Amino acid sequence: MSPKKVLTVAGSDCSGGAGIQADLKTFQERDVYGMVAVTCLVAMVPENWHHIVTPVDTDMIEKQFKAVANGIGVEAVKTGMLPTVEIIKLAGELLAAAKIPKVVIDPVMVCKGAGQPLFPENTKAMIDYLLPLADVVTPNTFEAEQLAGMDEFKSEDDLLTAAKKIHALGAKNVVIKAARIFDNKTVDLFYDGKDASWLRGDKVNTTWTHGAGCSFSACITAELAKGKSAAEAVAMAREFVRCGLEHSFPLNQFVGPIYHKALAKFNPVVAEK
Ligand code: PXL
Repeated sequence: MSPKKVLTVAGSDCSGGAGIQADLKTFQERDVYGMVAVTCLVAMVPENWHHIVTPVDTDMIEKQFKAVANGIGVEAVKTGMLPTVEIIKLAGELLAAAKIPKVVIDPVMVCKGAGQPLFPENTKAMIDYLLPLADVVTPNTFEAEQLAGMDEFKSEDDLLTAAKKIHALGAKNVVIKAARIFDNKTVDLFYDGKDASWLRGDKVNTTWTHGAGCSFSACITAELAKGKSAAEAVAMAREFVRCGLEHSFPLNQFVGPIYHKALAKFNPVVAEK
């Protein structure tokens, strides 16, 4: 039996921990066949790890996307870093035309360690072109604040208000990765338009978290492609990333990725599900 096929429309991270590299490693671990449409190339300055982002020509993004989506066909697609309004619009138009069964939108607005929001002007374009297509959208708290047009979250009530607003913008399922606002706990919110579930766990005590968000949305994409429900896909993605964080490791003084093989290696029973 051949594996399910999936596509990531995202940026390349030369350090190998985030972006398409994280997505492909996650796809491999979750036993789906991964393909890419690269939207930008990211390099870092060796001395201070500032990020340098070069967008890929829109014509070439379109050609990659059509080769995979039209020329091959996929069960699910995710988007990651989309560096310009023009590229977000293009991704939205390509996704709408391709009618891929499952669409996961990871509204990447910051890289951990990069400090500043990457492309603040892009929020409106994500709302206009991407959220209406999303089966699942996976903002962190900062991204959820921007998408919902809200001030910094202070409480779980704020998170629920934001999830409802983002759902009203067209995303069928909303997961807010809320780890940032609670010290020792991770509390993610899953909202499907009817019910809200608070997904609680202990926070993994590590600074090496690079690629956690990309891998989370990639795992959801893989599970949806294999026929899991959005809630089941999110539960697996939480476990995949939690285990990856428990075994994360430094690459240098600035950056350390999650270990993508961790779940299969250290918890094979869960990995098999
Ligand atoms: O983690 C966000 C992210 C997404 N995509 C690419 C990145 C980063 C952060 O470094 O480089 C390509």
